[in-house]
Amino acid sequence: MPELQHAAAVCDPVPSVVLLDTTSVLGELGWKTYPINGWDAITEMDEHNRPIHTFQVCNVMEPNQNNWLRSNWISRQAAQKIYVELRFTLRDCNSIPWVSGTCKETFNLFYHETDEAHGVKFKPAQYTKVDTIAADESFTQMDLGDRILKLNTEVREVGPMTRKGFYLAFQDIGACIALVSVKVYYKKCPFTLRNLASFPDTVPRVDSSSLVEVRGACVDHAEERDTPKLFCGADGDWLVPLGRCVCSVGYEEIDNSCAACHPGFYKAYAGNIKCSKCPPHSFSYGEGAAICRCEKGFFRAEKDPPTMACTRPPSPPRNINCKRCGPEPDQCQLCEEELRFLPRPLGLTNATVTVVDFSAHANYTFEIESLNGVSDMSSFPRQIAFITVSTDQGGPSLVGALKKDWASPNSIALSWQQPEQSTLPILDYEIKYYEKEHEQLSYSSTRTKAPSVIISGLKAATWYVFSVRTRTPAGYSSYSPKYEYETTGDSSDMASDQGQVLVIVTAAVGGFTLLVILTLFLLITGRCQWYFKAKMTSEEKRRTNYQNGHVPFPGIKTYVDPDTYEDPAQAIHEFTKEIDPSRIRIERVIGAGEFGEVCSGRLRTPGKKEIAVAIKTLKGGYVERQRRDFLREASIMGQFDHPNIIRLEGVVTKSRPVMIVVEYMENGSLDSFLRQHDGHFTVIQLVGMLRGIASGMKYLSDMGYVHRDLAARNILVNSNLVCKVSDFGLSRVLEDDPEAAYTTTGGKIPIRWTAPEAISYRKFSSASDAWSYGIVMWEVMSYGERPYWEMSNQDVILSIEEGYRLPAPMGCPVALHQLMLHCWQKERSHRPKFTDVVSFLDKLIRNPSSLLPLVEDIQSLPESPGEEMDYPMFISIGDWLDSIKMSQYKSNFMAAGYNTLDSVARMSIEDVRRIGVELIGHQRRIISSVQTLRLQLLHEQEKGFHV
Ligand code: ACK
Repeated sequence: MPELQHAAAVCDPVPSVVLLDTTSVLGELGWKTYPINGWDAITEMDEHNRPIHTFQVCNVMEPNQNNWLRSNWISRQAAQKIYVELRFTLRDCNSIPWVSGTCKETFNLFYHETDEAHGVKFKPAQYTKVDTIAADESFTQMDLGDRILKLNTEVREVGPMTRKGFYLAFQDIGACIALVSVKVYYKKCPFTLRNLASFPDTVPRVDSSSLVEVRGACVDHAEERDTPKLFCGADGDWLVPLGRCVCSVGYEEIDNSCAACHPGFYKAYAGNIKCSKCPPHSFSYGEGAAICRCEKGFFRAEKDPPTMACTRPPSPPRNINCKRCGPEPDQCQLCEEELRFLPRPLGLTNATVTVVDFSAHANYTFEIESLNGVSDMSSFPRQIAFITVSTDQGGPSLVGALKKDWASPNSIALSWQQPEQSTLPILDYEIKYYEKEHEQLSYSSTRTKAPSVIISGLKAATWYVFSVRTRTPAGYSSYSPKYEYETTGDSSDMASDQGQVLVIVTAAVGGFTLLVILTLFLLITGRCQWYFKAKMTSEEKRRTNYQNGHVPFPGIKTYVDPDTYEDPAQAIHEFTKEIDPSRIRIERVIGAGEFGEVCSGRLRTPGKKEIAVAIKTLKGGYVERQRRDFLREASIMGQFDHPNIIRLEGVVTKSRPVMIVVEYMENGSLDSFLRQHDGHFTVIQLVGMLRGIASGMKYLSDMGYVHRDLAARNILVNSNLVCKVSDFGLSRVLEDDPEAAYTTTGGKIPIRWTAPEAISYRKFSSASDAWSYGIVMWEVMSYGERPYWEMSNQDVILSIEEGYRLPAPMGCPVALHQLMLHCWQKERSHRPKFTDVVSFLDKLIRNPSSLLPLVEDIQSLPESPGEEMDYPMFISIGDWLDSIKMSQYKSNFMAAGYNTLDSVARMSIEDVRRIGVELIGHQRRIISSVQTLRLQLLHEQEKGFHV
């Protein structure tokens, strides 16, 4: 027989069930041919004496051939779709002389489904054509001479099948064919073990886009965590493993099964952990131990976990308490509520604790005592260590008594005496107040520069509790004692002074914060319980240690720099949630980050809806420093909770790859998003985006976090156009930012986005973030244009120094360019605070007609050819009062409801008096500026660009 050469590669073996294979049929095949002289069945024996069934036909000389070969009935079994693999040789017509009209080089494959296995007469019309089969390679006379036959393999899919079985038929129309073998099979997903669950043989669906969901059964000695599932794909592949089983207590995973722990080992919890050696001084005799028992004379306290060694006392720290004490030793009370202990005051296992939110004027004594759960069982003496921390730098003092000047149904005017021995200038006062009846539920606060305030928006005939504290550059004082005053009833005299003073004698708690890292390595090692006492002396002192002199707003958490943790893992543990990787499904790669790929995927949380997430991965082969830098961002992000800050879902640190999982933002980064949608949005939509970013930045600055790399590329956009600030990590961020360039003072800085003082002497602050915010505004309004275009970094620095500022992008409303210019004030204290930016943008959104005047319209006005744009000077009441040195009355204006420049421009001298400006000189100064303001606004309205 000529040698067979394979013309087509046989497909990779797939898990399949064979329904027919002519090469393995030992007896006669019994296939039918029509007409009798068409196909020939030839059976030869191979060297192992096994039959080779071949069907041949070669009527190439005669026209109008129609020769059929029909298989026996083949049972479908469980198949929905079957595959027919044909192996055949086919003669090249060109190699046969005189056959040009009659010779063909193809044949046809048909099938017919029936339920009956026998007695079906062959009727070609009942058959459905599957395909015309051609050879990839045909052979010639010469090949025959060389005894080479080129064997073709073709596979065809047939289905969906619904009857019990089917016939195959082969139609020859005048070719020279030898059908060497026919194999019929269907694919299945084979029995498998995955995640400690077994999955049975499964037949895929016909429709290749839908998967069969299969639930797995836990292997012996395993229990379900999340329902284990696999999906059977059309090609017989198992896809998308979900959920899993874990080995039960006393069993560990070995090669996809759960094996009992050996004697001397134990496993106390169900989970994918290995059996552990019994802790010191404990033992297990049998197989599959859940816990090791203590040796004689050793103990484990009732609440000690089974992982703990059995000991004689004392043992490692478990609890830490804090007490604040008065002058007498017995006047102590728990101080947990006023100080924050990171990670916690109780259950410490490391010899490190971070304490924040100290009061000013205070000496704290920390008393650390070693105790443990078995201490009671021993007669050992207890061991105590002391650490004293002073918050002393000569800071703000308490103010004098809080006096009610007058009350109305919805306002109360208060005043107080300035502190006498204040060594530092007083920046402002903060007044905290709440309804007496709702004490502890919530409180409001307001600020004023003057030692007086009018608090409005109160309820009539209601008692309120007030206290005040001062703020100096060093921080806050403690609060004054509490004073209670009542608003008048609706009909009572506004100036009545019925308020009664009640001093509530409790120690005031300052928002002033001192960050102290107490490294308690001095303390006894071993299993100790830290007992922690803080004592505040009557002679209060204070010291501040704030990042960039920031003082947080009351009620808002302070940001804690993860670098202040001696052990970075502790910061991760404190601020992030560990996610079990089986809950994460990675779907595709969406980008490349500095540390590895960024992917999109889904996160499942038991009892919650599955959510879309972005997953930042740390690529393999990292060094410890890279891992720490990578996770640093998560420790920062995990401290934030705001709709305009990218939300951290959690981290994977206990398995590989290390991942950071954050909410998914469908539209990616803002700069590329805007470039892709140039000109697509309304001005209001753009302002909405800017408002979101400003709101996120206000939150960050209130927490005392300085971003340093605020730019459109670091803002992400979701499907609802909500913008969220991302990319945290302080100096690390700058290292990673391709925009960051080295400066002469060292360090990398994204020059185009950075305020001059930060470039020249690294003075980063919320005010330098405000500068960057102005650049982001410009990027947004120009749909992602590069700030300062192709100018070099050096030219950018020089031109800013000379007073040049980016001009308004095309189509930019005057009001927005004005705000940008405000953000780019050289003097950083003149730049708007994020809270001003948010309220300014809110006003624009509420009053969209204010966005109509565009810069280009103004510049082309005939009466001001080539003139520099004369922007209104102020964007807020605060700015206006600052400019006339009357800032101390800001809260009077706000409290009385004057919160737009328009409303101020309508004020009379009586109005100014009524809001509590008592000094005649001040009244005059304000009213004369009101008149100027009125003229200026009128003038601008006439010109058509008043905002
Ligand atoms: O501009 P992009 O599409 O948005 O490409 C980058 C890429 O990953 C590398 O950083 C995208 N990306 C980052 N974080 C997220 C997220 N939370 N949601 C969606 N895309 C993200 C970013």
